[in-house]
Amino acid sequence: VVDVVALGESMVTFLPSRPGRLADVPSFERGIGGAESNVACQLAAAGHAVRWVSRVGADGFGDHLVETVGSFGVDVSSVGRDSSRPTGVYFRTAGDRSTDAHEVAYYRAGSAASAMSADTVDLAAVRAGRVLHLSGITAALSPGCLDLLRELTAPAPGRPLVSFDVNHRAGLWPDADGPRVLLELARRADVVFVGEDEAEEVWGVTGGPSEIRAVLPEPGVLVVKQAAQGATAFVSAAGTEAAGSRAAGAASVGAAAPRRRGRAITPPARPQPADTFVPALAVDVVATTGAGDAFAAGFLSATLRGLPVKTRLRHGHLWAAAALTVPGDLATPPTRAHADHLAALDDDTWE
Ligand code: KDG
Repeated sequence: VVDVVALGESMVTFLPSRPGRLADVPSFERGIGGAESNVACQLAAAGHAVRWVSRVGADGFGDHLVETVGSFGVDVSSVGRDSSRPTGVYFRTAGDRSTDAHEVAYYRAGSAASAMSADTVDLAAVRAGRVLHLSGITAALSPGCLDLLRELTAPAPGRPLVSFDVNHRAGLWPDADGPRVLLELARRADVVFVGEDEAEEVWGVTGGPSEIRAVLPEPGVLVVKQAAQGATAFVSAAGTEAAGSRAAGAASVGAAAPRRRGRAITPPARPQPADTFVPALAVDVVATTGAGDAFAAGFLSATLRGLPVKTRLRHGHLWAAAALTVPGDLATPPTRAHADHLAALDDDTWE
C-alpha cells in the first residue's frame, strides 16, 4: 500500500557558495529542490511508503534527480523521461538573514515536467496512495499541468485524500490568473496548507487565519502557517472525520463531499469550526526554503498515523525546524520516537 503519492516538478538546485547578489556569487553547489519531492523524500525518510510522480529530461540532471529522490526510499518507478525536453534547474542566493529576501533564477520553461498531463503521466499510479499531495506550483507550469491538477482534484468516488499546498510562486504565473486558479484548486482539496503572508499576497486577505478560513471554508482541514509565530488548523466536523480516517486507513469513505464551485471570494454567513493554534519552535534559521514542505510532511505523517490535530501541528513544526536549520531544501526529519516524545511535552513547554 502506498501511503502518499506526490506529483510535481523537481529541479536540480544550485545553492550559493557565499552570500551576495546573484550577479556576484562565483560558484554554486548542486542540490535538489521541488516542493512535492521534498515532501516525498522526508515522508519516506520517516518510514512512510511514498511515490513521486513527475517527468524529467533524458539527461544527467534527470538521472541525478531520480537517483537522489530514490535514495530516500521514494518509489520513482513512475517518473517519466523525455528525450526532447530538459530537466529544469534553478539558482538561488543565500538571502538576507533578517528579511529572508533572496533571488531565485528558474531555468524551467519548456522543461520535461511542464509537459505533464493526463496523457503523459500514469494516472492509476498517481491515484494509488491514501494521500495525494499536490501544490499550486504545478498549476503554473503549463495549461496541460493545470488541466491535470483539475482532473486530480475533481470529486470522484474513492478519491485519495487530496493534500494541496498553495505554494504561490509569483514569478511562475505568466498572467493574472494565479489567485483565481489557486483558490479554485484549494477549494477542491481535503487538506490545504497556506501561509498567512501568502494568503495576503495572493488573495489580499489581511485579517489572519479566521479570514483566510472564511474565503476557504470547503477543505476538511485548512492549515494556516504563520511563520515564526506558529500555525493554526481549522478542522470541520464532517470533512475531518473523513479526511483523518481516509488517510489513516481506518475506514472506507465514498465520494468526496459535493463542493460548491465558482463562488466569489465572499465570506459565508455560517459558523466556522474551531481552530487550533500551536506556536512554532524558536530556531536559528539558516534558510527558510523547504521549511513549508517539511511542515506539510510532518503534518501529513501525523495525519497518516491518525494523531489528533494539535499533535499533527506539533509534528509539522518539528519537521520544519529541522529544515530551517540547514542551507538546502531537505533535512533529515526527527525520528518518530523523538518527534513523538517532543510532541507529547506539555503546553507550557511548547509556549
Ligand atoms: O518549497 C521549496 C521549493 O520552492 C523549491 O524546492 C523550488 O519547487 C520549487 C519551486 O518551484 O519554487
